[in-house]
Amino acid sequence: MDPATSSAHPTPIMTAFAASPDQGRGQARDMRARWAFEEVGVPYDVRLVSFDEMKQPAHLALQPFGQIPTYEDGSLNLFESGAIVLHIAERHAGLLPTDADARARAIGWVFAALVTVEPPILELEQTGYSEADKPWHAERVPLMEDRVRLRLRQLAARLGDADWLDGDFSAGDLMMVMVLRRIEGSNLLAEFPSLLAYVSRGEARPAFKRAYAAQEAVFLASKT
Ligand code: GTB
Repeated sequence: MDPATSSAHPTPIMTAFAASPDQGRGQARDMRARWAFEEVGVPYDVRLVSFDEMKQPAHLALQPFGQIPTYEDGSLNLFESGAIVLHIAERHAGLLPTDADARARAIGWVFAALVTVEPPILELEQTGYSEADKPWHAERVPLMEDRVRLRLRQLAARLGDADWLDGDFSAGDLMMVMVLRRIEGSNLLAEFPSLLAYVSRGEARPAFKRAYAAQEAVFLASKT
């Protein structure tokens, strides 16, 4: 029996927002885990949590920072979307190459997405929320946009005219597409047509569409 299904609960459980502030647009990080589950064809359950519940001891025992997503499977509890996606990818075929070197490179792209490309994107986003009233805000924004632009330029140069970052679609592409989606619709991403097309290729994958529909359904249900 697959160890992933041998626990008392037959399928892994992840947590997601009961009422997602992203309005069902697949921006909250449960989307990363959902997409990974769909790519490898593993069924999963979702436990919806409110903002209040996320700060309670039961959830903090799973996620010390009071955030979603979390992952529970038998005796294993995991947090951090990157760790969850990598765990799913390690456990099931479909998101990591079997060749050891190619596998290591794909894992490297997961880290590149999370550690090199995402931080300036988040910083730029954050300034709009929390620093817009500061006198230096207008000066800071173009500096931060340039930091994002640098990473996008470098990423586009590496991608070239390939479909995916290193051979077949991998967990690295999943994570990179999810990170770039944070600036989807922005002028910044529009400056890089090859990255726009890369994101569109990711979003066109049937597994992405299933994951998107599942998280959108939660949002739509919360409105009824
Ligand atoms: N590093 C962690 C991971 O990757 O798992 C970060 C997890 C995280 O930021 N979770 C957010 C959360 O739980 C939800 S995804 N926030 C609640 C809190 O910290 O109290 C971030 C997110 C939220 C909303 C939108 N949106 O509205 O578009 C997009 C992304």
